[in-house]
Amino acid sequence: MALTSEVVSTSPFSGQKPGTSGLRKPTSTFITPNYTENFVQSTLAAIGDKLAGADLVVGGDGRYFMRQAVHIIIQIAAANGVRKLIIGQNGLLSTPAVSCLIRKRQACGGIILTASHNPGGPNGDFGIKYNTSNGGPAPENITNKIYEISEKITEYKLCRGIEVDLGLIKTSEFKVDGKPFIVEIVDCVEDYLGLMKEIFDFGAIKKLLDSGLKVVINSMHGVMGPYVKRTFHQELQVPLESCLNCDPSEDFGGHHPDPNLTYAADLVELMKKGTYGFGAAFDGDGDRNMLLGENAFFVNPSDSVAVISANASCIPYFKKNPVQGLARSMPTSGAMDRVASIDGMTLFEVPTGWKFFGNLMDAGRLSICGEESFGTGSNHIREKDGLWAVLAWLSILASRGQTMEQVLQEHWKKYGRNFFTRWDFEGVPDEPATKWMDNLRDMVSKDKVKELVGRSFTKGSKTFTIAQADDYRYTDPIEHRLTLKQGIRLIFDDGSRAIFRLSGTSSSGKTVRMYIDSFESDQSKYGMDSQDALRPLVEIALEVSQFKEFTGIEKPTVIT
Ligand code: G16
Repeated sequence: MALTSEVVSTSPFSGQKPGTSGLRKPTSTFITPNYTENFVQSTLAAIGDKLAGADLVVGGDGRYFMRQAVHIIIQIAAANGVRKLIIGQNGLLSTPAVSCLIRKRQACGGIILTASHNPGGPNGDFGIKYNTSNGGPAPENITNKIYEISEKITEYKLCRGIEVDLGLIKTSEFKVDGKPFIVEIVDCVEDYLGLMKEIFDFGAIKKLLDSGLKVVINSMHGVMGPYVKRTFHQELQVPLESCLNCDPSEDFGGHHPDPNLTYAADLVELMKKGTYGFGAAFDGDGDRNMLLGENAFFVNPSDSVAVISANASCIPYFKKNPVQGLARSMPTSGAMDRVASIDGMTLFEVPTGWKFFGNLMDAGRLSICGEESFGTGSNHIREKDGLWAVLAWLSILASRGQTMEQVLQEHWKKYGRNFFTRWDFEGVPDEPATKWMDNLRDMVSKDKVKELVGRSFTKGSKTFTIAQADDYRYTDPIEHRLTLKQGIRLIFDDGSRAIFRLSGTSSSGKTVRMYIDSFESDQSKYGMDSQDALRPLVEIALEVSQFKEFTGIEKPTVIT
């Protein structure tokens, strides 16, 4: 079909600045006429010369407005000289599946339509994220370029005549302005599942499940439904009734698709009944995971990635691709550091944001990485991968013949235990949150930091002295790019840390995050509840940061 594109006049919207992971705003903002068009055009313009004749992967988590956004991308991409779009059926693709497809098809990049774990629907959030040709989230030099273009945009190009049925797996060819334009609708699971089968021994996992381990997987009405049904029900013969909430819904069934102890509390309650020995939940776009053992034994994400690192030999992929290095985000607990130091591996610490792992992986220096924010992954793709984490754990259980709790107990015995907690204060009004952060920055500034360092706090029988305080900065070891202002750190004389950040993924108001990490080598304390173990440090962190004084808020919304 021969079609012509047109140029539409527009004017810039302020604030189209991608955060920790893409642009996330209320859905009502994205629906504003020209808002999505402007951002998509700015993203394509930022790709520059590489765009002409390029292939792009497009998909999202099924939330409200996703289908319309896919149609907008089709029309704008066609008019901007893109050669081909590879789109998941019905517009659905998990974030890890987009990364997998970009790499497999050697695409120029991909556009992911998701606000991840943020609620969806007309009153929820929407998001758009650009991933580059390595399959990973665009680094800051590219997201800054997108932002700069969006601030000056005066027009976008569009080809209105293109009609594509997203529901049909089929390839359609068009001629736009005399050039070929192809839209390929693909099965959203197939390529990704193929990759999982190359990485893991599905036979060994099936044997474990056949031997009596009962698993329950909660897709939280996000994109993971089809992936869970195909992987667990069809391949591993897990009963369908153990695959929960597998129907992707535009508002995630009215829930918050965030797999943590608060928003996936129903899974926690179910696991407490003792019927299941393994439970997992994913977020809206399938890159985050929460793991629970028998009787709702919670595996902290910082521990999870440390255990996977220490047991990489249980996963066939790492036999073929030996582990080159480990990495964690700065606020993630030091559990992985113990594995790196005892097992003789290199460890990298990077700022929060999966994009910081990509360079290290591309340079062949990093194999396994993770974040406290329920993100776990490896160099098989360039995104965190919830289903990969679940299969990694099942491989470990199959190989070790132990329960999750037993694996953790043995791990702590060998490496020691890092107690970790994150307190989230969601919906803090902009002004007090910003003032609070500015004050913290001032407290750790060159002139003032002397007043902090050396201050001691006694809580019960323990005394903690601040040994270092700063605003975390990072120099990428590959490209030597400097990233500033990544979180205020108080580091105590025993190595314990208290960290404060403003989230880069909230769409309105501010989400304040406080992280506490403390190493314990006394085996008699390994069984303690982390909130009990960390209470003194939590109190000190709240006191030093003066959070309540600045915001008037006493209680967190989510505790992990
Ligand atoms: C994104 C990033 C993660 C980050 C998380 C939380 O995850 O990819 O690297 O840890 O946000 O970031 P923040 O603390 O700034 O809210 P997702 O799953 O939301 O895409």
